[in-house]
Amino acid sequence: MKRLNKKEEIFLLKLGGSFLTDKNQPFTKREDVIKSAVQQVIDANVKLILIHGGGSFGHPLAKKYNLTKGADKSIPHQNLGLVETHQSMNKFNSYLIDLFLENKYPALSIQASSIFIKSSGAILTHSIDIIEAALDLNILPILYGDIILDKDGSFSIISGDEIIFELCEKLKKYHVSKVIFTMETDGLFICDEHEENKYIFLEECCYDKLDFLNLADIGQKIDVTGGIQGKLDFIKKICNYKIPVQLVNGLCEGYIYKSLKNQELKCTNIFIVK
Ligand code: IP8
Repeated sequence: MKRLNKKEEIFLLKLGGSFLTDKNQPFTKREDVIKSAVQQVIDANVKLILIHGGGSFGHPLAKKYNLTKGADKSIPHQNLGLVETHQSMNKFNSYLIDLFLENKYPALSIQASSIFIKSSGAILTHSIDIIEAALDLNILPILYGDIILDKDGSFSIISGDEIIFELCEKLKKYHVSKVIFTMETDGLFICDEHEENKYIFLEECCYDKLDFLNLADIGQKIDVTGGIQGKLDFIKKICNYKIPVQLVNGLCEGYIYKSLKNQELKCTNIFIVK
């Protein structure tokens, strides 16, 4: 009888740039927050791919050079701004990688700009195999929001959320059992129907109800990749692959660890009905 190869389960963990950095002050890390997040990942010691956002290392530069709209000859030095944005993210990523290595935890930086390319608006993936080969070796792959080049002579930004969606779609050997988005709030808030400017915390929501949420946007930071509404659009796409999503406050002590260990915590759970 033919044996079915069961795929190994992994988590995808996004560390949001808005809580890792001070998004209003360019190039400012929240070092204690980052160190705690890294330690929690190490302590949990589970199979995962880590993806981090840009925060103040990516968004202000991307905004300055209008990178999300693609190549525009009227913007002075835009190509330089493009590679500066990549390099800034690269430096931020190196800081995280170094923290893992200082703790003798094998983590490998994988650049989205080297494994993804766009063509006619769609993202083509060159090599998911590299990520899976790292996982096979028990090496933690770390990706981050980056620039993405376009075969049609342009470019744009690929957010961490977009990378997560691509991974959910394209991983072959591994099955994603949960996507965790860490942020600097407890999760999703909806507007109170009866009282203006009052928000209600959403503990759980079935993915097929996401379209009907009257979402409250409580953040006001520079975000070139869509803010909370953009995140929700990716969450919907991820859930279409029957993958549950958890939105977790990364600033609450031990929450990243608890989420990786499937322990109870205050967060927003987006669940799937099988
Ligand atoms: O913080 C954006 O990634 P995100 C990356 O996940 C850049 O949206 C370069 C702005």
